[in-house]
Amino acid sequence: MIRFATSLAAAVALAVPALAETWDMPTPYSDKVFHTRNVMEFAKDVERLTGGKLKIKVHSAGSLYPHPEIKNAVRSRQVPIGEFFLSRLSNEDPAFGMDSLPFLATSYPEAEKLWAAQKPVVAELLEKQGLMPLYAVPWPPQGLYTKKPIHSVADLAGLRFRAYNAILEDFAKRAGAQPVQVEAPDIPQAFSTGQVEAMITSPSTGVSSKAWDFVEYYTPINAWIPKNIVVVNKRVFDGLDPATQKAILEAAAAAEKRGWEMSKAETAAKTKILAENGMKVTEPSAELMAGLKKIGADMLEDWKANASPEAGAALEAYLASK
Ligand code: PCA
Repeated sequence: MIRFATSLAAAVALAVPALAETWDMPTPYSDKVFHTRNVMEFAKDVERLTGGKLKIKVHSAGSLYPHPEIKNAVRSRQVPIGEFFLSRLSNEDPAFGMDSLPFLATSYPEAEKLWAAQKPVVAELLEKQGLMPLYAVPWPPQGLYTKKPIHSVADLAGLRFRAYNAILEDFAKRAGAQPVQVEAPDIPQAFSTGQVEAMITSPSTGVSSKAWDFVEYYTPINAWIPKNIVVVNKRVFDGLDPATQKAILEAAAAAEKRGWEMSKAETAAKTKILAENGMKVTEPSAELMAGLKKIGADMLEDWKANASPEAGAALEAYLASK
């Protein structure tokens, strides 16, 4: 009887035309941030290209899952798709952190070359976790936000420093600062309560967190160009009909292209907004840059020592293409 009921249910399910499906998509950053706007465009494209068969509901700013849990939520199929900051995973494998190594890739052409070299390694590592990358988009080059002017690495000593991954934590420590992990939406509160007093991030995040409320100086050291990545659960993707798969891949390719352009446009536009709100935007001194680059060179050596042969080969390929 139970068997009969089950097969009857299956037969009924087959007879009903496929209903529109909605995917919940957790993302870490707030609605105004260009990455989130790009994700929303991607969602619209998927809906359009599937003729409304697949809808994506975006849950921004860590509202569905906190940032540190998004990757595993997709992995365990609690949600089919999600976005996160790729180099958060550098603790799992150094290959994930290549785009956050100080001064390895500091311009968009370099960032593109780095992603071309890094992508196959990242895709293979994610596949082992049942994840498939759909697209990746960089943040603008990372700059230094402080209450006082910074002339050399020595001026960073003792500062409580906001960090967003293990690599930045290491960088801050080597500069003599004290790293504290804080998610982007929590930056204003972390500064206002004195938990942190300096940070390295993009002009985009400086503006979205209204950095002028708590720091006065912005020094564009262009230290690295880290990326967000959007991943889908591989089993969920493989279970879709070919037309839907094609639509998602097409929307993802468009999102990657659009996102890189958005990122490039953000750099100047958001730096201007920092200045318009009273921040002093000052070019870094040669002494500061030399000190920071020395730390970056040491970190690269340590990275190489810990990297897998595949990640090491990706680094070599990037350096050869540069
Ligand atoms: N903004 C994000 C990651 C890098 C960036 O520019 C953040 O600060 O958390």
